[in-house]
Amino acid sequence: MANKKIENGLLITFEGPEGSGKTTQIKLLAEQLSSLEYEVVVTREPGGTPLCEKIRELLLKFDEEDICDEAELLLFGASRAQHVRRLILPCLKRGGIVLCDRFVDSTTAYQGYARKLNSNFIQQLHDFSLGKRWPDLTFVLDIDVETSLQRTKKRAEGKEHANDRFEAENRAFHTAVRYGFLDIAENNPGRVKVIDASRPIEIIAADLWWEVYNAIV
Ligand code: Z5A
Repeated sequence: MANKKIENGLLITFEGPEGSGKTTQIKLLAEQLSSLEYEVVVTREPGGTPLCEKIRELLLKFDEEDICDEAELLLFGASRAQHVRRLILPCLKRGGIVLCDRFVDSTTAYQGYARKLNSNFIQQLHDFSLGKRWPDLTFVLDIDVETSLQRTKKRAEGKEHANDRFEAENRAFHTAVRYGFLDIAENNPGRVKVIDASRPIEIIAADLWWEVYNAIV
């Protein structure tokens, strides 16, 4: 039963290279918060509502024509506008906690730092799609590109998850993404915490719990 409420809710986002352990850590944190009787909504981007899941399919798997970078950026923005208004804000208004697997900083890192689209426009798109509600806390789970690729390769063996449009990008792209996230953290020290995600799962979970606990007490 979700009895405890947080005034204005809490939006926590998880960012970082693929395979950095976002999904794994969100699951552990959600269990811990739920056991303390908070309402917890676990969601992801792109995705999270029926419309956003359709957009996700397009963004990750569409192969009938080449998606230009500008259209890709706008699709992420469209998905986020819907996700924020239909799923995230309602939970926050109820005093709940939203744990979101990727969010606005992924757009800055992937479409900005790696695809090199105009950073001023991306910032305006963030303001438009988010309204006024930025994340309260963001974790960048940081791992090097080699470890990231090894983990996703291992996980993909024999599974349909393999080779979406982003996983198929080259090392230079993934390196730009990683340093993009680190730069975002440096520029937003109050909101964004960098977590060394090369360590064992339980050690990372303990670090995250310490940060979240301080945010809710
Ligand atoms: N994208 C974008 O371009 N712009 C945007 O605005 C947004 C997204 C929002 C969505 O991919 C793609 O969309 C993403 C960027 C782009 N593509 N890329 N690259 P996705 O949602 O399908 O996948 P992902 O976000 O990249 O996450 P992931 O690959 O599913 O990884 P993860 O969630 O961070 O990791 P995990 O699933 O928890 O763990 C991966 C494996 O590593 C698994 O086998 C675990 O058991 C293992 N693992 C986890 N932690 C550890 C530790 N600590 N040690 C050892 N092994 C571990």
